[in-house]
Amino acid sequence: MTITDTQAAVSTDDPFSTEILEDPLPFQQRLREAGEVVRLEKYDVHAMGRYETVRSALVNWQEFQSAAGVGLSNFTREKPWRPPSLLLEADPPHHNAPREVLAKVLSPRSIRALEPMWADDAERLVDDLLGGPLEFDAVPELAEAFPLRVFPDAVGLPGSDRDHLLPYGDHLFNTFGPENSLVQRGAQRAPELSAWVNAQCSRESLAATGFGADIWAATDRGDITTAQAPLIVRSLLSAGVDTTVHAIGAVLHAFATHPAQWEALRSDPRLARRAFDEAIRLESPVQTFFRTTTRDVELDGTVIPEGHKILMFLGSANRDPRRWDNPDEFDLSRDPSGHVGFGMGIHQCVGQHVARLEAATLITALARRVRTIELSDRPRRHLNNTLRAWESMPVRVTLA
Ligand code: OVM
Repeated sequence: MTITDTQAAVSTDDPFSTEILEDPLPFQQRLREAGEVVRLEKYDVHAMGRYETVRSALVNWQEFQSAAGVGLSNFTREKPWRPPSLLLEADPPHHNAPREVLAKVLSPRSIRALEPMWADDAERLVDDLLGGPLEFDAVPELAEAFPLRVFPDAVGLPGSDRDHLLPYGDHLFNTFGPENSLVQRGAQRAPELSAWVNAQCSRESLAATGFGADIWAATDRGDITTAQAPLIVRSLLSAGVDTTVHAIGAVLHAFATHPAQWEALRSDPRLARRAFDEAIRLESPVQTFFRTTTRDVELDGTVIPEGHKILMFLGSANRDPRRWDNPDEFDLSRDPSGHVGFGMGIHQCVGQHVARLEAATLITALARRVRTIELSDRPRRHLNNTLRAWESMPVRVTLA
């Protein structure tokens, strides 16, 4: 490796400040323009915002590891707040067995039987909602309501308390950032929520059928150990709710602000899946993840020393004009595949087929009954150190 003395550009911006979380786009443009890799002075980490750079880092697990944590905290120096995920916070070889088991449980083939059930659930949710006032908040009524209705059942969660899932996930995604006021506020309920989530992961507490039971069945075959199973179930409960809620929020917002695209979807409902991926490209519900260098890595003349944190801006890569034409447009005529909103490489979202099915069944049910959807008031952001989310999205619809 040729080590040159070129220095990375330096940024004094705080990407986790309220101001940038409210609207990260101007910062992300500065980041892409500043170079392939930029040093964030405030956190003493490197950052990347261009599509090709982010993509290359995502697929390079050998030099950019996850096992030291995918947040700002470096697990080799700081104790993680919960036992590390066997998927998100692991690399080969430890990553392999849990990933293979979960990939099979959540594969397109395994989840096919859910489609007619979820289509019915979506239709009922939409019918009930449209039986009421035609002005409502799309966040609680649709984006939250649908995943919370179908996903915990698919996992096999017993009973009530499902409303614990959202604040748990919200806190978890905050903890990937610095210990700012978002983390401090979430920390108050974290022990209670964490204990509840962990209690759902045992074999006894899960239904006899579902993703949870399927994960436990892999212990009977010896594919994973009985110590691994509950942590893999925990990954489902950690990564499976907030992400899909905010992704559905993103696609609803995109349609509410792009009436011609809603028209296009209504005349060809097969576009539902593409719309979901295009909304994920545009909004990137998971905005960022960190990696940690396993050795000195040279990038564009900058040496990132071993053991350093690199912040990858998925949201910025997904709007990089070097990769996308009119990146800020929600456009169903483009091919959004290749976006890094689900990551890329060995850690790419293992639940993406489930997420797509949830979104597609809901969008399809809406397209059947809703002629127009528009914002009836200003939507409000929900701030999170990692997630791009809506707190509230007042909409007005007319019926087909
Ligand atoms: C996990 C996990 C948690 C949060 C996110 C995620 C986006 C995975 O516990 O495995 O992937």
